[in-house]
Parts: sequence; C-alpha cells; structure tokens
Amino acid sequence: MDKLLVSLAVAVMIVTSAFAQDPYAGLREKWLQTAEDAKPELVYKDIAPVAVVQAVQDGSAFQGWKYVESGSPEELYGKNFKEVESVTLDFGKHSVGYFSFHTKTLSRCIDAPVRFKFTFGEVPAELNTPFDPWNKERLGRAWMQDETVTLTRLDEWVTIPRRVAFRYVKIEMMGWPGGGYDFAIDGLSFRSQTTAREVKTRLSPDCPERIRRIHDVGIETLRECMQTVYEDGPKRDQRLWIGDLYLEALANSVSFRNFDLTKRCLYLFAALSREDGVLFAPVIEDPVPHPQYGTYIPSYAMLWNVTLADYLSDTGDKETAEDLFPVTKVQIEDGLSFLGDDNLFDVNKKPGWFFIDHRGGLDVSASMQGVLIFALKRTYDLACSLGKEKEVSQYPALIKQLTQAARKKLYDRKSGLVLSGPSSQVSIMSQAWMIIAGVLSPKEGAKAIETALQTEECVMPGTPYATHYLLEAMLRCGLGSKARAYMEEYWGGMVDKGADTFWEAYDPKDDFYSPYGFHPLNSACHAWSCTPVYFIHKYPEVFQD
Ligand code: RAM
Repeated sequence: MDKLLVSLAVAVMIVTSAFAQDPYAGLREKWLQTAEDAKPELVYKDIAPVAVVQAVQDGSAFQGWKYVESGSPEELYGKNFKEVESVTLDFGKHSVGYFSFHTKTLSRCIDAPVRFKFTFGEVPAELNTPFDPWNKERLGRAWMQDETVTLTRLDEWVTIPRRVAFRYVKIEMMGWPGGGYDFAIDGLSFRSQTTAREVKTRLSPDCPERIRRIHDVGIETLRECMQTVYEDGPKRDQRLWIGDLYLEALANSVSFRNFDLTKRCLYLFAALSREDGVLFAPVIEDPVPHPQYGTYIPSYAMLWNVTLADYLSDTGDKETAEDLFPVTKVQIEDGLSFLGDDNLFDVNKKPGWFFIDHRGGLDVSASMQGVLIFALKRTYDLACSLGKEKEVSQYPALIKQLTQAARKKLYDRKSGLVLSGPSSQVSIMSQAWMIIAGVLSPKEGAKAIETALQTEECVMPGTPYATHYLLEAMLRCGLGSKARAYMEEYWGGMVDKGADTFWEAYDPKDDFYSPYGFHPLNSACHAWSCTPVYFIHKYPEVFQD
C-alpha cells in the first residue's frame, strides 16, 4: 500500500471520528505507515496434485467421509473430460493461494462454451455435504468455496481469481458442450503463499513422536495463517482478530520468529481503533486497511495489551512499545468501565461481545474478571519495563481489589470451584481465567481444574482457543503431566482424525460440532489452534522429555 492509500484509510477514520475527541489524533497516519513498512513479503510455491481420489462414506472417518486414492493426475490429463464429468483431486497437503487449470482440445474445436464448477475443501466432508438450500441465519453462503467458471476459449491456463484454502478440489462439468468437440483438463497447478519462512527452533531429538507430530501440524497451521497479517483462518474469516493475533504471536515467538508481522498487526489495530481509542476486534486489510466497524470485544481489546507486553519481552523493541503504550491505558480504562460497585465485571453494564469461547451457554462473567486482572498485571509489567509505572500507579491497588472481590464472590471455598453468573455455572473457562489472573493460588487452581473436569455439568471448551487457556492454567498450577495428556488427547485427537492443520472448533465427543450450525462452515485451518507449538517449546521439560 502506498502513501496515498494510507491517507485514504486515515481519511475514512477521520470522517467517522469527526466530532469525537480522538486520543490518537495526528498519530494514526504514522501508525498506518509503520504497519505498512513492517509488512513482510509473501513467498510463493507452485504445487501440483498428488492423486485422483474417490469419496467414501465411512462412519469411523471424521465427519463421516474420507478419500481413497483412485488414480493419478496424469491419467486424468489424457482423458476426454466429457466422459469424466466429475473428479476430485488431492493436493497432498493444506495450501492457501491461487488455483489454475489448463484445457486442451482433443477433437475439432470449441463450438459452445464449457462451464465448470470447482469446489475447494479443507476436509473431505466439506466436499461431500450439500451446501444448499442455505439457511440464511448462518454466516454467508459465499464463504463456501465453490466457484463457477465459463470458458469460451480452450488451450490456455486459467486462474480462478478467488484466493482459496484447500487440500482437495472437486471439478464438475456443468455446461455440456454438446457433441461438437472433445477436450481434456490437462494441467492443474496451485500457487501457494505465506509470509512464514523457515522455523528457527528445533525440538529435542528425544521429543516423543506424537508430540512431534502435533507440533508439526501446529507449525503448518500457523504457516498457512501467516499472510500479510496473522489471519484467523485463510478460508474464513481471512482477517486479523486480536484474540487470534495474541495466540499466533505466542506460537510465532518460538518458531518462525517473524516479529515484524506481530509489529505490523499491533500497529494496524492501534491506527484503526474506534474514535474513543478503544480497539475494534477485527481489522481487514483490503482494499485499504479498515476495522470491521461495530465489532467490539472487550476481552480482545485487553489481550492486545498482553500481546504488546509479550512483543516487548520477545524483541526488546522499546520504540514500538513506547509508541503504542498510550493505547494500552485506554483498553484498561475501558475494561474497568464494566465494573460494578462490587468490583466485579458486569456484562450487563454496557453492550459488547464478551467473547471467551464459541461454546453456547457459557457464562462469561468470571472469565471476564480474570481477563481484566490479567491485562492489568501485564500492562503494569509493560509500564515497568518502559519506566512508566508512575503513569499507572493505581494498577497494583486495582489488581488487589479486583482479586479480593473475585475471591469473595466467585470462588466457592467449599467445592473449590469458581462459579460464574446468576446460575453459579461451573465451566472450565471460569477456572482457567481465574488461575491465569492469579486469583487462585496454584494449589487452589489445581483443585479447581481437577474438580471441574470431574463435574458432570461442567461447561467444556468448544474450541482450541479456549483449550489453550485451559492448558496455560494447568501449567501455571503445576499440572504439567495433565496438560501434556490433555494436549495429546485433544490436539492429538485431531491428528488421529486426519488433521494436517488444526481446526477452528473441535469437540472430541462430537465431530459435527459447529458454532455456525453447519460443520462445513468451520475453518479447518485456524490460527488459534496452533498453540501446541508454543507450549511444546516453552515447556520442553513437560512436553519434549
Ligand atoms: C470467529 C473466528 C475468529 C474469532 C472470532 C471471535 O469469527 O473464529 O477466529 O476470533 O470468531
């Protein structure tokens, strides 16, 4: 993006904030330019299909479908496609980028257009579950990756303009070209792209095979999501969300160590924040960087502070941390504005999307209290590293008050559990966030997790995002071998079910679980699922021995 586009993006922001007090006035343009300057180059690789495959319905396969090899691409390339009509190919691994195909006239010449439908799928069931009729309550139909292409000329390469994320492609002939001519699809190619380069760290030679496999799938997941921002999922939503950024940055810090990408993303959020300085939860890069207006997630805004604090400890880049430090104070003020007189986070006080997990029915009050305390602590650490503790001198007292309130009102000493909301709900997330926030001691935390896991009505995580915080909590309270066993079962479970990249949503007890009411809409390569990479490197004694 050149300077003109940066100015255009800023102009959009200024129009929206014309009548408001902009705390970052005069800085947004500079911040957008800094984000632009830190944009890493994409690297491309051309890949080809490895096999023609046949779909097989199988109750023991993930979501009921698997592929078996039935031929080679070379055999397909020699065939009259009018006889083939429909074929599926496996490219051997998940990839993100642009798909091209070549046609060849076999007899006479084209005398009527030919139309194809290409359907791209990350997992087998996605290509074998009818998309229509589409329930309009769901996310948009066009997220599904089926593209129609009509050719009026043959014997040339055609590239489908849409960037896709896939491993399998189904090609169907839609418009019958009549008897006049025969043709073949005689070439398929895919240009994959990522900004990830080589992994800069190594696992110990003693690292067990199962952990190594989980690590490698995590690396592939992160690689695919590292585009010119940390995308959440390259199939869906193809944008930068703070919660996903936080976890991707953790995994990146122990693998690709591409800190420019983290820096770029931090600046994008700051530059594109709301007119009162509070961060929007997602931003979108094209055609010019802009926020997803209206989407505000207080938990995510606070986690941006933690990401900046981590970035400083990983890189020592004080210039960036100092530049962006004022933004952290606004996120904390915003978080504090949800407190009731009892010093507890009140989700009914103001509107917002209090995202902790996609699991339906989760009461998030206790978790939000935990996120706020955690963000206060990490923002205070950040201030201390920058010598700015005087600017936030009220934080230690606030941390104390919020911790006391949580211990008094949310922690039930008798059962040893954190209870959330009016129905005193038991969930894994409430325990995890109270441990991460340091509200529970490691001993209390260990008991809370173990008790919650044995409680029948306990609300379990529905995503690897939430499961990340469970593992983090386990490791903080000395449950290392439990954390490892949980990782082997949860992420290892996806590997056992054929994952070559980790999924957005996963419930080991329900392969069809979807936050969107339709499992093919789930993203099967989702950034927030890559964090085994972080845990395995950060705690080698727990995972690599
Ligand atoms: C969905 C995606 C994304 C997440 C938001 C909250 O759109 O799963 O990764 O951050 O929800």
